Amino acid sequence: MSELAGAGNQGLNIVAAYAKGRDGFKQQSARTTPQARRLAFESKKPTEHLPAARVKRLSRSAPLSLFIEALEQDGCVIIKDFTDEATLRQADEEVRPFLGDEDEGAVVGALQGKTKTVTRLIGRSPTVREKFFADPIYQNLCERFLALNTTHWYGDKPLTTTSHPLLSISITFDIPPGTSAQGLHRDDKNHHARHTRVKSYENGRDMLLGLFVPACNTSKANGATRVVPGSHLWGDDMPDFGADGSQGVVDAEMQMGEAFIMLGSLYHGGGAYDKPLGTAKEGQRESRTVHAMFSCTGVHRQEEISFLSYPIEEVKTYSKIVQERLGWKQSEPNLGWVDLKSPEFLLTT
Ligand SMILES: O=C(O)CCC(=O)C(=O)O
Ligand SMILES: [Fe+2]
Repeated sequence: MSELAGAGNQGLNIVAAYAKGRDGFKQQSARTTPQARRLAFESKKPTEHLPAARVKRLSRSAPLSLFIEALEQDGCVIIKDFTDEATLRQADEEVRPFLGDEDEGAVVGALQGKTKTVTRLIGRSPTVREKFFADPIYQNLCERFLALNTTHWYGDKPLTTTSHPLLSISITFDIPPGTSAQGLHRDDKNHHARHTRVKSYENGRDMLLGLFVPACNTSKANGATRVVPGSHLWGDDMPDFGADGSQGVVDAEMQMGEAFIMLGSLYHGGGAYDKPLGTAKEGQRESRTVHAMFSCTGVHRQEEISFLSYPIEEVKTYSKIVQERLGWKQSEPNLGWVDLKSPEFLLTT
């Protein structure tokens, strides 16, 4: 983030990152120059593999500080009791009708044509929207990692404003048998994010935070997402996953009811669905289905244009946190207004 903030500015940038820890909110500053951005491209230091060979699992009742610690250390964390089977069934009923029967899926980004998808998930599934995306743990973590709190000057008068996160994309990934593994990648590639290699996490480093809610048990055999804990601290040089491509790579296997949260800079990719057809227990689906949502910083462009995807009459029925995350509240001090007014007034008429 700090590199991006410095990109269009010849002078010294003071990027204030929003930091909420055990002791409440505090402000931290990072100084970046255009040179720091160039260093991100030129970094040739070897990739360092951290020992974390698994993804930490925490219960909902754990303090938020433990989730923050896990994301800072590993770049990812699993919530053990995120939801329950009845809620997943409800979401499934809402999403499944949109999972087309067509053989060819999208070829875009890391998608290679086999994976079936459901876009516009926020509008299509009230359960995904209000039970998963609006989940307070996920939203508090979005606020902690993505909110920007910056002091700027009007002459000699300082003004500190906060820009809150936005939904970037909401999508279901449904992997049928025979799908091969995705190349390990960072999702913040979409925003051309640049990363300097660091030993420990720096506030304001990420501009995306993802939530993955599996609709079925996921395992190595059915293509559980492959993740590389600690890789959020790496630079932009070619990643080294060892001779067989699996060094440092962990299968984020989950039971139904669990959910996975990761920073946008973490290397990951959908796994291969190797299990032969016909091996699923009766009544169980023969595909691996995961609902994924990503939030971005409030000053970045969303991946899915929410204003064209979700009609205003529908948005009026959404909860306040979802309306705000779709961009129906301006980013302070003044981004995203209508007639110079924060747009939520349009939702009350
Ligand atoms: O399906 C998955 O597990 C991850 C998909 C993914 O990372 C992507 O399409 O960018
Ligand atoms: Fe991805």
